[in-house]
Amino acid sequence: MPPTSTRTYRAGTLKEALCRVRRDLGGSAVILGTRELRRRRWLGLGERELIEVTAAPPGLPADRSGIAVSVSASATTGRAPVPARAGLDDRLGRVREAVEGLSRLGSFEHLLIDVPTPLTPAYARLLDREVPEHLARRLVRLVADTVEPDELHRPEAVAEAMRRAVAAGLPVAPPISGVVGSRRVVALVGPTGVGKTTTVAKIAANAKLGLGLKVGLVTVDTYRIAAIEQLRTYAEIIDLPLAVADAPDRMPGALDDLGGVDLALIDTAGRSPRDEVKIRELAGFLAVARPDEVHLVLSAASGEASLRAVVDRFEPLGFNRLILTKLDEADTLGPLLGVIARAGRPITYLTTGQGVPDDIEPADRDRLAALILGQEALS
Ligand SMILES: Nc1nc2c(ncn2[C@@H]2O[C@H](COP(=O)(O)OP(=O)(O)OP(=O)(O)O)[C@@H](O)[C@H]2O)c(=O)[nH]1
Ligand SMILES: [Mg+2]
Repeated sequence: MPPTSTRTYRAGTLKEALCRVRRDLGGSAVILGTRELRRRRWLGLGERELIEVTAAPPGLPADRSGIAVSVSASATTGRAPVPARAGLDDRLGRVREAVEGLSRLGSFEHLLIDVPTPLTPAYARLLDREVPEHLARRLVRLVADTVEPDELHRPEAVAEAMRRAVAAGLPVAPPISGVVGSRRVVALVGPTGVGKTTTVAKIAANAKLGLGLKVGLVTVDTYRIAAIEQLRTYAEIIDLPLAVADAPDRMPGALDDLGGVDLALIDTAGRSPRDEVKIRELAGFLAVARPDEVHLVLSAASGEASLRAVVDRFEPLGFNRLILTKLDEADTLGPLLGVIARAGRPITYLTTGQGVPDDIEPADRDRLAALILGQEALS
């Protein structure tokens, strides 16, 4: 017999909990609330995070929703589902006050439900785009705080607020520039094959042709003849000086060999995030070059776990900017939100294809937010 009342499901992840809901109550089950719980581990060793989902079978009358469900909904939003009975209303009011009181003391904050019911579809869309769960919860909370209650049911208002919430959390910095007559040194670092050399060529062409700067290229990729040839080809097409530094102590000479440039772009060999020795070796080159900016190049087409590892392992290179490449190849950009938050450094460029010099744009937080949310397409 199908269940006839609301039920709660606890699991390590939201996905797991929702799977159980679907299995028990079917695909049209109504999600009444979700909340995060922390449980002491066995023998008190640390804490474990649990997600609790409260769900009802489709078509369950509103007045049968249990008090626990309604407490959850009211606790975060102050907007409980309209109860059908006055008695229930009173009880809800009392519980709401109690929970709010506790949360003011800070001790029950983690028990509060995170996803107000009208925002459940928006929350599901974030998860669908693979935005990490904890960020998705934070975003819907922000949206709930900024959108008027009667607007929460208007998808356009929610979409607009969501874009603003995402954009507000995206750090961006202006594109690479230079001042005529003083040399600015900028290095690009990152894993193999993410588009460093192609991006150097795009930036160089735009700086020379668009900004009228004198630009020079330095490569420290001496492992592969093909790598030097690749950069040399771009240098010839764009008509730029190119110098090779095959050891850290050659770096100052290589920079000087470029002549009086306004902008020196250093292209580096791709490093595996697992290869600590090579990363340290590259740090040696950069220590001598003393670049004004070090951009970590991340491919949006990589998975979240590997991008996080890249951010952590490239830390010794002291990068202070991010470039996101291959946006055109990524299935979804949601995982980038977690990576950008972890890196905590501003984004300068987005690259959107193989074409040099056109497939690059300065990072714009509204545009990137819209792309991440699927509200805008690359054109
Ligand atoms: N689809 C797409 N391809 C890109 C983009 N940027 C670069 N590529 C391609 O990615 C491949 C590798 O680009 P490279 O610039 O050689 O990458 P790299 O980081 O310099 O590689 P290593 O020097 O070997 O570490 C090339 O085929 C580029 O055309 C982009 O934004 N989108
Ligand atoms: Mg390269």
